[in-house]
Amino acid sequence: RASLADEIRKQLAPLSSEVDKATQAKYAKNQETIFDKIISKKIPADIIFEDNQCLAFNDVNPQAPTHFLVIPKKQIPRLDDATDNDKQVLAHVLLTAKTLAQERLPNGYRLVINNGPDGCQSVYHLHIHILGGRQMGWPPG
Ligand code: TR5
Repeated sequence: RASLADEIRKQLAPLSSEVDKATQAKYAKNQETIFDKIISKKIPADIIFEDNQCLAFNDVNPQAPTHFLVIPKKQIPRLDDATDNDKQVLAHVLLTAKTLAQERLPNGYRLVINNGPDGCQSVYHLHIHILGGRQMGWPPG
């Protein structure tokens, strides 16, 4: 019994810690986030693609065998903050995510954008999660 409870706790731990991070994260305009430091190379990341508008790197806490992020270099904290002026960059990050996913995950993949506390957003720099390499469930948690 105890071992079953421990096993369940162990499986739920990463989930609740991501939720904890998201509920504690603070949204603010024009703030430098950890992702800006990755863009400016102040801190290292496992970068898989870069161009003048976007950056793609492997997620440090992967939730699937393949889990990477595509982010615009422009500071857009949340999808909520995107405007008509961002149409081009939004299309560019989405098409970049598609190209990288297609190359790596020919059997399919999932894109996720978390927005705000209930959406489980923990880093306030817009990012697309690309997950794959296993069968995804539905609905997502
Ligand atoms: O919860 P949301 O949607 O905001 O996703 C943020 C994601 O950023 C999570 O999946 C984290 O695992 C990921 N993350 C956080 C950091 C980080 C990272 N991915 C790569 N490299 C990272 N560094 C260097 N530092 C982080 N704090």
